[in-house]
Amino acid sequence: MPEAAVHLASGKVRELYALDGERLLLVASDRISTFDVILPTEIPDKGRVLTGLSAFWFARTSGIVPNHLLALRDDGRSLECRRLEMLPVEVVVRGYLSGSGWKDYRETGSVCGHALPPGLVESDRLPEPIVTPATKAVSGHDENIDARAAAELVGAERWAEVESVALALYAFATEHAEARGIILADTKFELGVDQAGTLVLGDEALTPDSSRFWPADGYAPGGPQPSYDKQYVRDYCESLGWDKASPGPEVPADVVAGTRARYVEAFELLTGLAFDAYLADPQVVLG
Ligand code: Q0Z
Repeated sequence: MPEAAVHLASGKVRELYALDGERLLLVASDRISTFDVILPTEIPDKGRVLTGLSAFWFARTSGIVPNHLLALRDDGRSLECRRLEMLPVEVVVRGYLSGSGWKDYRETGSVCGHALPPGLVESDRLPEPIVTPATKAVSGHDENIDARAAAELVGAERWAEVESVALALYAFATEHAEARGIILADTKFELGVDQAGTLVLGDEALTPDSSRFWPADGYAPGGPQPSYDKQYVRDYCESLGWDKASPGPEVPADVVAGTRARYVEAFELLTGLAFDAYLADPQVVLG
């Protein structure tokens, strides 16, 4: 770890350090969580896949919205970032009905104030993508809110800008992904504001940890879809009859290898680059 880096925060699978007054270091580990529990077994290079994908998207979306990326380190798992004033709202864009969106729709017919047509089934494509804000609740779980509540948290004008940027990012990424056989069902953005008051995309972007990626091949609405990356791990954990309480089970080598292969496959499909080329020189994703 860099000499002067001061540890600021731990996420489930990432660490955040301060480099100086203006710069942060985001380090992605190889830890994996499933059913909200971190497993004792790591997936080799998972942090590199996620970091490489984030950097890939940051490099290609800076014309939509500026982002916090300053440098991708040669370890392939660390991003030097501009320190922002983060907005107190998570910005989820959904093009498909899944997760808490499906749950809210089933219970109320709406998601975050968006009234949806009747008769939709789980994993259905929505008539158009929707922005569904959430706040970090004390439980650690996000709590969905509507646009009016989001506008109260960040200001109406800023919220309008956030919605428009989030929809543009989703449209760009979903078109890119679907052309490569991957459905981007939904994705979570975290945005902040820089010293000049400019809206800036922060955190990680459009990775399998912040998004639902589904293989387009075999997409079948009417139930949950297999996750592009975590399905082997989930299926293995389910097969044990694990009660989903911490600690989670150790995962055997074949499940680790299969899971790593799926992360690497997602990286290669989305970036069009060999993952080995990324390992040899991470800067290739910025091209
Ligand atoms: C991101 C998080 C992680 C724990 C704060 N550019 C930024 N400026 C200010 N704050 C953040 C960022 Cl990215 C920021 N998090 C999330 C990441 C570990 C928490 F790696 N928290």
